[in-house]
This record gives sequence, structure tokens and C-alpha cells, in this order.
Amino acid sequence: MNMTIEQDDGLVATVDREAEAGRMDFYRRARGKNLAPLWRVLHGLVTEQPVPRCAPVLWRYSELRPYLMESCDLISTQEAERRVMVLENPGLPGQSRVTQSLYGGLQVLLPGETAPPHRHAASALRFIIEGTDAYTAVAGEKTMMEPGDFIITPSMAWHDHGNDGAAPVVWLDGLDMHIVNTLAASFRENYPAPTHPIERPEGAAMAEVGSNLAPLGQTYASQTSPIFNYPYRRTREAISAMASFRKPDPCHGFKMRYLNPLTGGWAIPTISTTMQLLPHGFETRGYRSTDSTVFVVVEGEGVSKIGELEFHWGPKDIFVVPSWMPVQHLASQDAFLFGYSDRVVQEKLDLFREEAL
Ligand code: GTQ
Repeated sequence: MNMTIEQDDGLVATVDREAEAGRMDFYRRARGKNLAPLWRVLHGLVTEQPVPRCAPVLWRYSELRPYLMESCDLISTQEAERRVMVLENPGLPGQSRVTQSLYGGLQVLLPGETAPPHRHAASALRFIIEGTDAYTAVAGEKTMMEPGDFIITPSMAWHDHGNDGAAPVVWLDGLDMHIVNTLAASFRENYPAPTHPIERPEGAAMAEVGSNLAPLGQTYASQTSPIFNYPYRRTREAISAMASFRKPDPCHGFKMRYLNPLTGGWAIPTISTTMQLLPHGFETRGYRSTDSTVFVVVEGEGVSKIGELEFHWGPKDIFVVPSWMPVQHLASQDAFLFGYSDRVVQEKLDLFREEAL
């Protein structure tokens, strides 16, 4: 008689129950030699379709914000190094994962605060939620933050943050450290001084490569876009203009990907980022894809059906669509949604799949 074996780690296989009893001594002796039978775990290892451990989840910003502010009373940025409340996917508690492969956290800086310079192998994105007059400095160049801006910290680039304004600044950090750690390729170091020198004027990167031009003779070794701030003002303008003369995609509305202008590839080598406009009244066709996606609402209101759940969202809310789960959005006002996912990694490995439903 066949039985299903469910192990602590959730792996599953189907084997014959009576025969299995006679194999236990063999399994025990094999374990002593660091050997294990594949047939007990095969179907859990090689699944018929994606089995996402992450769950669909919505964080309402109005419910999060008090916790961010309370954290400011409890710990300084110097003690914390980065004062961040991690968005923990309820399907993966205690793992600092917003999806199975990616990290998300909300970082807050009060007026006058700084976060010290450091660098790491993990790439980071910052997506600005609230506040102005804060900056991030990347490899010696500062950029100011405005809500809706998408900012990149490339792998191993020195970076620090500061708030020169009069109000708190909050941004979403998205990092690929779980991918880096899966590959056991992580490095990090603190800068050996309280501040990293400013070596280039603000706007230098945008001047060099932000106008479909590049300095002749300069070579770029990194796979990360040399543009490290994609201002919302420009992104919004481009998408709005596109919406005036194109038809919306049935599944995505007006959706654009952030490019590395030198290669035409994604802006970050490990994290795909997009911005989409869903015009008011627009309902997307059902869609699913193998990348689990984190969405941030920049403007507008609407509802997303994700599997069996329905999330009503508004500005600054954040929600997750797990791998291969059907999703449908309905915007009740013109809505701009930022998204980030591991799609680019899957594309590079020939794993990415998507379908309209
Ligand atoms: O700002 O460098 O949310 O290193 C997690 C790790 C932010 C950062 C995070 C980090 C940072």
C-alpha cells in the first residue's frame, strides 16, 4: 500500500508502506554515511508546478507607519546601522523574506539623522514612500529622494543615507541577499570613517548616461545600470504620454520596465523593477507568472484579486503576489503601481514563465 511521507521540511514522496518498514535499517545506516534515499523526497524536490511558500499579503501603510515612528523612539540609526522594519511574509515567518527569494523592509530617517556608510555584495533598491530632502550617496555621488523615485545601490558600492529635511523620510528597501546567500557569495564591510567623501556632483550619472548618450571611450564593467536614480517625475511623464496614444495591455495596463540604458537589460542584474499605470475603471485580464512580485501603490486606489483573496489598496500600501498565483487588478482611480520581483534571475536561467488566463 502506498503512503505519502511528509517530512519536517515539507518534502513529499509516495512509496509503499510495508516495503518502507523493511528499509528503515538501511536508511539509518546510510544516514551515518551522509547518504539519503531520493525516492522519499523526489516529488517534493521536483514539483509539478511552483509551490510558493510565500503568501499573498497586504500591508496598509496607515497601519505600518505608527510602528515605524515608534521604532525611532526606541533605537538610533547609529545603533541600528539601518533602522528598518522588515516586511515579513506570513508564509515565511522569521526569515526576513517578503517573497521566497527577495527581501523588503521600510527604512525611516528622522530630520537630521544619517545612516553610516557600508557596502555589501547584495544589490539594493530604494523606493521612496514619503518625505523629501533626504539623500542617498552611492559611490561618492549624492542623489535627493522624492516620493516615487526608484534608486539603486549596486553590489559592493559604498552607500550612506541622510535626512536634511524637516520631516521623517520613509523608503522601501528591496534587496537580493537571499539569492546571494543561497549562492554563499555574501561580503559586507563598514566604511572606515563616519562619512564617505563626495567625489562627484549631484546629477553626474544622469548627465553622463541619462539622455541616450554616453561618454565616448568610457567602458562600464558593471551589469547594474549607471543611472542610480530614476525620478518618479520622469517615469510618470513617460507612462502618461504613452497612455495617450497606445492601447493598454490586457494583463498589465501601461507597464514599463526600468532599463539599464547601456544594455537594454533590467536596471539591476538580480531584481526586475517596473512601473505601471492602470487607468480608472480598467480591469486587467487574469494573469500569472513564475516571479513572485512586491507591489507598491504610488497613486490611486483599486482592488487586486490574488488567488482566492481580494486586497483593497490605496497610496503607499504594499502587497505581494506569489509565484504562479492568478492576479487581476481593478483600478477605481488612475493608479500607478511600482513592482519588483526576481523575474530577471529567472529569465537568465531560462525559468521564467507567464500566461494570460
Ligand atoms: O540601507 O544598506 O533594509 O544593508 C537591509 C540591509 C537596508 C542598507 C536594508 C541594508 C540596507
